[in-house]
Amino acid sequence: MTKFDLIIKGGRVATAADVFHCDIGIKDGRITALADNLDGADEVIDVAGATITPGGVDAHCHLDQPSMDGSVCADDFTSGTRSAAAGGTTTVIPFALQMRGLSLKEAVDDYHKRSDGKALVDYAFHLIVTDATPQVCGQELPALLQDGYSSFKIYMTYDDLKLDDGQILDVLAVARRHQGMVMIHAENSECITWLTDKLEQAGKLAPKYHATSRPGPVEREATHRAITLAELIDVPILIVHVSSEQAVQEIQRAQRRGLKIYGETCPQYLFLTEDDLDKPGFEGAKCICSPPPRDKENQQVIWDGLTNGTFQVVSSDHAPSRYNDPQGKMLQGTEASFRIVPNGIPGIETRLPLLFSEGVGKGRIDLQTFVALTASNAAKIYGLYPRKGTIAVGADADIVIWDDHRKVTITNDILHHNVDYTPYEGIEVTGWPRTVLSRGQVVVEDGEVKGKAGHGQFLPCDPPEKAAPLGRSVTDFQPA
Ligand code: DUC
Ligand code: ZN
Ligand code: ZN
Repeated sequence: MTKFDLIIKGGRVATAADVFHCDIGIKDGRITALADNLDGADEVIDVAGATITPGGVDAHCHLDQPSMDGSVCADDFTSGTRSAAAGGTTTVIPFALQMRGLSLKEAVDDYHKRSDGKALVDYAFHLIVTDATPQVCGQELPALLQDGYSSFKIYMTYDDLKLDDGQILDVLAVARRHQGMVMIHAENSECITWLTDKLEQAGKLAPKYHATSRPGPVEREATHRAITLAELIDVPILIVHVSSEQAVQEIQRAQRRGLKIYGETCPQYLFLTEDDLDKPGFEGAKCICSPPPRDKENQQVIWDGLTNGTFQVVSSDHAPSRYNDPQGKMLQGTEASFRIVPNGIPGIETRLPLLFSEGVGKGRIDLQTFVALTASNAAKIYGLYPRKGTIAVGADADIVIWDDHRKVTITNDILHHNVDYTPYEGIEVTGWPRTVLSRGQVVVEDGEVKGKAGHGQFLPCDPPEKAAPLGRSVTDFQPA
């Protein structure tokens, strides 16, 4: 029997802490050695100095999620994880959504049916709590937390999803008692409804008015309130998909005060602006997501947040609706109000290449920060570390070997999702995942997907508390 199943030779290996040169020995799906001059393997991949990073952990994506408006989530677990793998992501955490009036347990059982045997890479579930009844908060959530569902998202907007402040406090109290991580979608629902009504009354229905209906202060108020509620309960929270300077300021203020507030942002807030909602005809609908992309100044604040400690996580918020489709963006035709266009954009495959090229390649972030933001921190926050999110002896051999200098123009036809567009059409990036391993299996080889549906396994998550502590926070940058 050989010592290793596979050796990856001669890589420049990056973790959230260091960049070093070594070989990687893999046995039975795990990393078993990191050293120079390893030998004794059935197979060797010589990478000749290529950059190697841990497989990405996409901690916020929507796959085969039921909707209440008649639209259809374009990606199921097979197409979504195929696209994830092609873009270097080897762990995804989508959402088991509780429909109001139904139990959370039913949502989880249904989501297992939707994912069993279908994924190409490993996956865990977040829960979405929309009905915070005494039964849910008293029995179901604690039991599910115990069983490896350690994080749940709650909404402060969307009529069929949102919780009021009292319900949010109820959920936060469960998280504190049973060590859960609460992810909060922070936008003020009443303000959005009021602004949307006024815009519609004035005949302003086009996609660009989506951004007008959800300006920065709407996000600031809800972010401030979410932090206040978390402070009352004294429990960490994570604010998802942060888009604006106003929300960043609230998060930084809380972090400086020593509160455990984590922040997540997404490529759409780094690469798109509200001008993308103002494309000719109905095209702007392709970029309707919430919160909306903002202006260049806000974009810069979000970039700065990647290095000043505001953000721990960059996720895709892949929420795929097809464009030219009556079950997608054109649900009610092209003259419909922005209010009824399904929210969300695709991005599970482009997340890593965009950030690698425009972040690391352009010197905005270093490679360690790239790894922390795209893999390690999410694995830590959601209780998957160190099995996922790092390159270390004992970790799963989830690995990306980069084609560092390959220039790729992003077009929808090179992507593997089931969506008929990408909002990043035409952007040229340098660097693309060449080979991707999931638990030691080659799932992408020379850019071609080789993985098979059913390889991906469900991952129960530890409580966040058991995971290793995070790296720096904005408080590290305060004068002593
Ligand atoms: N916003 C969300 O909150 N979820 C999915 C898509 C979106 O744009
Ligand atoms: Zn959201
Ligand atoms: Zn989302």
